[in-house]
Amino acid sequence: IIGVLIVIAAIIYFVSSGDKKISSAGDSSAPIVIPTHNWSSQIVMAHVIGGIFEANGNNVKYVPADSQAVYESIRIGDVHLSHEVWESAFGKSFTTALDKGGLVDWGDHEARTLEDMGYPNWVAEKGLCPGLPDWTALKNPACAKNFTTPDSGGKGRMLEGPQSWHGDLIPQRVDALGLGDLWTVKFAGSADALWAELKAAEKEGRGTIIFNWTPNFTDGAGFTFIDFPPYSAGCRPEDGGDGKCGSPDGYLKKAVNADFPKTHPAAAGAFKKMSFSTSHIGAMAALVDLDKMTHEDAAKKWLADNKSVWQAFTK
Ligand code: TMO
Repeated sequence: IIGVLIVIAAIIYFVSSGDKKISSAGDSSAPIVIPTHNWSSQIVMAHVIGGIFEANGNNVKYVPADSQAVYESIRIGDVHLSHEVWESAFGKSFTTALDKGGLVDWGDHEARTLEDMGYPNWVAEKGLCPGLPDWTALKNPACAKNFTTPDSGGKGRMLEGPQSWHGDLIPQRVDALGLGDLWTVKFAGSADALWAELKAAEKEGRGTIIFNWTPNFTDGAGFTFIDFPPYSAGCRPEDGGDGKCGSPDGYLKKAVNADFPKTHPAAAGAFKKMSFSTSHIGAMAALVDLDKMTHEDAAKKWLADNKSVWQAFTK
């Protein structure tokens, strides 16, 4: 009987340890460090990816990080990965770290991106700026005057996102296009301030132009991006150009520290396969910005609702 019990115990031991080996495939038990930034989809996706790693036996740690400096942090190994590298906002910081070494391009999401100034459709429907979305409509003083606010000095106001996203890109563009006499650019302190501005403007019946992006929760809500002169490589002042261009039809990339595939091979392999679509990412943002869930609860719900999507990444 004792012999039989030993054999059973051994079988149980091997089956369960074999299970662990399969799920984490030799990954270090050191936590995978995932950065969080200041827009909803990024924070929800951080917890979605962390949840996938945890489901496969890894440990995870979330660290709030600056969305430009994070690429240097990944390069030197303080952070393991970035899961939302938006081309327009962060392409330059990403490429700089890539060129220095220590950071690896881990592929693109299915979703393409646009990050630019735009307006809710009711602005056009009310006739507040005839000619939009063509940017030349902004040259009309009768348009600009419908976008004034108490802090805009009589000019039309555009509300840019937090300055950490693009620095002076939009004020430079406004001046480069000869719009500086009619328009002024203010910076929102947070993404939430952008959504609050949409509500306030609609209530007050005044025009509003804000910075926004896609994929986002506004994708289904009637928001139009302004057609600026097309982007071309080198057109921005930071790249030596004259600044008379809109934002690119951009990638949404992933990046990892160069050692991550060695310390956490299973997680790195799964992360390489991870690819989210426009509707996946829009839904992650909507759970927070429309449904008012916490980022953590939104991630749990997204994982529960999309098992077949994410389980394919770990096979
Ligand atoms: C980086 N962002 C999505 C806010 O444009």
